[in-house]
Amino acid sequence: MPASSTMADTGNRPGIGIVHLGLGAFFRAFGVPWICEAMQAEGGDWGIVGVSLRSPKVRDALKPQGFIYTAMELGPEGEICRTINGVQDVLVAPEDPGAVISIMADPDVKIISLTVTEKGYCHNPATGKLDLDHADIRSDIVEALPKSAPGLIVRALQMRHAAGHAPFTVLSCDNLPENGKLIRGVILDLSRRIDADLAAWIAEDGCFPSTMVDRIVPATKSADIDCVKFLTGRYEAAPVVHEPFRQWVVEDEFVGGQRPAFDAVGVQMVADVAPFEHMKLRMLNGTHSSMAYLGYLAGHETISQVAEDRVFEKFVKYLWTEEIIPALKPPPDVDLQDYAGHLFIRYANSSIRHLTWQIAMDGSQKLPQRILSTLSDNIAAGRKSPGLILAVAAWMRYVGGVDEKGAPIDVRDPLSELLHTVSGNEKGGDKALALLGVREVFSTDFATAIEPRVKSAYERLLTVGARRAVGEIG
Ligand code: CS2
Repeated sequence: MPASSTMADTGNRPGIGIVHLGLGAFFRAFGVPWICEAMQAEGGDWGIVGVSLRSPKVRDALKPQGFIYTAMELGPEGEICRTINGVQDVLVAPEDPGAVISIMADPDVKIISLTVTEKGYCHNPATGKLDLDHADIRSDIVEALPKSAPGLIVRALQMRHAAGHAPFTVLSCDNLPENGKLIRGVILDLSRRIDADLAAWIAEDGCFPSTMVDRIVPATKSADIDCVKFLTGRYEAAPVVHEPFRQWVVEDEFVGGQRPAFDAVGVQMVADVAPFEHMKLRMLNGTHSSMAYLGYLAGHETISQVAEDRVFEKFVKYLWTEEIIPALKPPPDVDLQDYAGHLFIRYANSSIRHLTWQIAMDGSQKLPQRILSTLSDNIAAGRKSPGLILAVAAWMRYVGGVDEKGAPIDVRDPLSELLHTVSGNEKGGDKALALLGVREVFSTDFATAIEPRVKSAYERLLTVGARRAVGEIG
């Protein structure tokens, strides 16, 4: 955008082709710019309507500026501000779910993309199946106006089916293994409970490509807002900040082959995303969560501070080499040690203030695919994993809600009440044993297999603290 134009100067805009559920900072810093670049390269009507599933905050912040915003890249050589003009409207689902379903059912809309975080799939993290006891799902089965993301998708597909239109492609962009398969399973399960014909049609004609998404996008802080104002001369309530790196790997399976020209702008279109997803979820997100719980307990506020701490540097590199990489099958042409080396450089980028507290959120939903999957492969192969066991114990210590200095921790997790109820009255290592009984996170066999080691790692954390316990590994 030329410097003289205003943020609300929208010019000729493409038609709406994508509705995005869960328009948070991540998709605004990752998917939206990439879709804009694809349109610049090869055109197409891929304008985006964003949907907020809970609060009107993003809509209210972006509306006065015509939904155009700044994405600020924070690299070692300083900041680069880009104006992102891809979102044309933001709807707030709880205010008017009917309006959201209508736009999703519009036959011009070809893709419903999602970043609703792990808990937005309303599934059981340990099994990957739709959670039929979830309050929103119970309501969505009987009410025509849905509350959950799967409910919105199913009801919009129902309208398209009734009108004789093709389904849309559902493009999950959340950090879940085989996210396309997962959302497909959830959608089919829910639709079967609403209308068996609808479910059969979705199973036959629907497309649910899996994707691997990667860019570190910390929550925007007031210092970022000041910096954007200083650099662009404009006050914006909700710019986004991100690291320079990005990677998007997508299975090329869209309804009618209709999608933005992703291949023209560096998105990797592949037949099978699974090896990329496993690599990223286990190597990046697995160490991120380990660093978040252990780092937080050790008093580190950000990931770059954790990476700067020599004890943690050694620990993270040990995790990659000895515990995570041996259980992975590398994607074609990828050297996992090189990948690990680049990850560490990204973690050490101190211009990104990525809070350990932010990453620690929703651990019950994240642990299975980030850490427990590697642990379970290692158990099957007879490999020891003291580092990942310690990370699990650190999550248990963290959700206990009191840090090593005795100060309260603001634990955010959809299961926080349950976690507290099962373990609140237990003492010492028994707390860890009680938490291993939470079936939403740990299956029975798996819990039995790791029980004694998690208990002693937990006790070690109580006795010597996180930093020393980390230093003892490797
Ligand atoms: C992080 C991710 O908050 C978290 O749990 O691990 O958001 C991470 O920054 C992204 O997946 C990087 O692509």
